Amino acid sequence: MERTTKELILSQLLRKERISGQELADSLNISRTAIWKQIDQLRKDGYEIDANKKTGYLLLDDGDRLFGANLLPLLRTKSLGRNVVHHEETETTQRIAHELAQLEVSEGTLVLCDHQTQGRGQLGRKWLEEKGKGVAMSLILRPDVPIQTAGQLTILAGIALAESLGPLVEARIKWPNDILVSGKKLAGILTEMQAEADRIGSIIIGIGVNVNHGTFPPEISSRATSLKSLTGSEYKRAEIVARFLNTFESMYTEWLGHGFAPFVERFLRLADRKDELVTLRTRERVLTGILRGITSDGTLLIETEQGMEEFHSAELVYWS
Ligand code: BT5
Repeated sequence: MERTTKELILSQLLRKERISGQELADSLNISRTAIWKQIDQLRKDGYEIDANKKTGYLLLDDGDRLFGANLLPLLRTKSLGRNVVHHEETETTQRIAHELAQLEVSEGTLVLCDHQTQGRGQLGRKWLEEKGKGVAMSLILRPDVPIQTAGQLTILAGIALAESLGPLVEARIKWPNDILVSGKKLAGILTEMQAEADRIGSIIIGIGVNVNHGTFPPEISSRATSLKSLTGSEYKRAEIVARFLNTFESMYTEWLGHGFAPFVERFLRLADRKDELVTLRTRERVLTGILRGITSDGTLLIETEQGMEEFHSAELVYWS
């Protein structure tokens, strides 16, 4: 892909060393005035750049962009997130991850974008984003496990996300894929699979986290929350991504070796509305019962008038 002059200047500035206008102009073969115009544009994009007539330009703040260069120093992982594909703006990171998965990129490849314009939820629903405020990421995994266990990764990712945000907020999991704080949605997870016959080709875990949002669109304002609204502080989005990956990697390895059973207790500690009366919607019916927990393969356990029932795919109804 051809990189624009602005991107080329940015990649030089991201080295975080001061560089003179003349050096930049020479390396890109354009005038110093053209460089100045692009610097002005970058500042409008949110980058804080110091300009000194004698010594040149220095990037002071990256505007909280989700470049691999900002994430890598925070990672303690072996493979997850080590290969980052960053987009300034894209419709959905899921689509890009699906395309990359077809190209056989390495396991752990992470797609990040600063602004996702048509984020996807489950069942054709939408995930709404505000430019530069949230995390939208898609992680490509290639586990060699039976196809029916793939759904467990949603719960595993939920535990990792809730635990990794634990020092900041008291996060709960609404089975199977929502992260809530004080009953409002902070993050959502969408797991999609590419399968060949009865083999998993790849699994793409898409995660959206509300980080620095102050307000939300009216259709979700009563049910959504952000880390900023909850704590009063702003967070670097790369830090939130790193927290998740650093927690998730060892869990994923354990899951590959020992399955889901070791995680049931961890889930129960985080489960929202445990032992409370809930409403559940399945494809066939809507029912009420007491949420008792999950089985050793991640299936939901609800105590109804008929006794203990197991639900593999269903949705807890919190909002009308
Ligand atoms: C989800 O679906 O919660 C999964 C969201 C996954 C989003 C990530 S972002 C990176 C990757 N790329 C994508 O395109 N998607 C993934 P679901 O359980 O169906 O919830 C969707 C519902 O949550 C919507 O119908 C709204 O009611 C609500 N919602 C939408 N945006 C929200 C937000 N920012 N915060 C809280 N709730 C939201």
